[in-house]
Amino acid sequence: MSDETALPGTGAAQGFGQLAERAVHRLYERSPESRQFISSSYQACLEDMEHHARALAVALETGEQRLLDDYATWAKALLAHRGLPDSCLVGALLALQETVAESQDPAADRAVAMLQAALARLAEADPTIPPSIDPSDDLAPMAARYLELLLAGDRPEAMRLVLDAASEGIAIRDLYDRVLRAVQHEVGRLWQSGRVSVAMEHYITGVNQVLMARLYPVVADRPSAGPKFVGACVGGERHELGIRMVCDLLQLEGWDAVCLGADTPVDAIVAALAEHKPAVLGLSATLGFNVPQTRRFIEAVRAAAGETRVHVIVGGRPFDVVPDLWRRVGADGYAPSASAAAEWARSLVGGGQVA
Ligand code: B12
Repeated sequence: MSDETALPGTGAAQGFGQLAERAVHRLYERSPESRQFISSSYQACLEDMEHHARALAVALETGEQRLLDDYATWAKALLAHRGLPDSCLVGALLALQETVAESQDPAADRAVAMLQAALARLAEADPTIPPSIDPSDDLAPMAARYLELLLAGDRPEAMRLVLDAASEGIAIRDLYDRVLRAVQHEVGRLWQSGRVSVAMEHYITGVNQVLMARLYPVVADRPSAGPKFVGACVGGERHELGIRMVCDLLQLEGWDAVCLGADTPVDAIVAALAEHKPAVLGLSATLGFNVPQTRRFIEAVRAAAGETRVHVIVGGRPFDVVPDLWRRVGADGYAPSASAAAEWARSLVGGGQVA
């Protein structure tokens, strides 16, 4: 087991994989009947427990209770919509807590306290997931129609709707943030509530990517004599639409934006910085699991840059959940959306901070 998977402060030998395995055994010993609720197979149960242990490790490493609370609340909603009782998640987290408490790890007390706090929070958490298309938004009817067409499998009509809106003058910024993004988030909600399949989620994401590519000529048409921006998802992060939108909107603002896309190894980012010498690097992480990775990437980038200053901005779901998290990973800024990122970048240039 690599150091990356070890619970921080737990000593080299104990990784979360081993911890999870012991927690699953404890759970099974205590209540063999729980197997039927937890999952149909030992392997799936172990995988779930590994996720719980990993979420704990992230909370410990970042010192951020809210990341663990968010994970537990998300898991509660996921299970609730699959008809599984709360006791299933609570039982698993208690087994993990007991396993951690028995370990000789110096961080054990802190980990137990974090799990206790998450369990308390979980008891109150509402598993309802609010809709992602805001009905008060002027573009909500269009987003809802677009989604409806996609769910019906009518890709040509769905694409026509958005492309017509673009040619009628609705700004790409608004189509991105208020239609495509809203629809992506809504699809995530429908998947989490068991109402659409993984296949449908993939299909809709694919159509959105094709649409972005169809809109790209408008983006690429803009002269890009401005400062350079390099955007990437950190290693292991496959959610790439967010950083692509950020890069596109910056390009529209006159920046010269280079998008490296999903799951970019740190060495590739360092090499891209040497090649492009950007004023700003944007790093995206959607999964809470990738927050420690983001911090490591920023450290590596800063170490490689030496005296040369590169501004680092971050974004993605965990940074929305914990609004001051960007400081903890060593970034210079954060933005909750592509248009907010463009605004942040504009203020950087306007403030004369970028040559
Ligand atoms: C599509 C999708 C996928 C696709 C991604 C395909 C692709 N090519 O990108 C695939 C199938 C790969 C995928 C896989 C997984 N997914 Co997924 N996925 C989604 C979904 C439905 C949409 C994501 C998306 O496209 N959003 C649209 C973009 C435009 O919005 P955005 O990411 O919020 O980005 C905006 C801002 O955050 C900000 N921003 C983002 N990055 C940056 C960077 C900078 C520098 C700045 C300034 C701003 C910024 O600006 C962006 C534009 O406005 C979400 C639902 C959701 N609520 O996000 C789930 C979701 C993120 N996925 C989830 C999960 C669990 C997974 C998996 C673990 C599932 C599994 N069991 O395999 C894997 C993990 C894969 C991995 N290692 O990354 C969960 C995460 C839950 C959690 N608590 O973290 C979600 C929330 C679904 C859910 N409701 O449960 N997924």
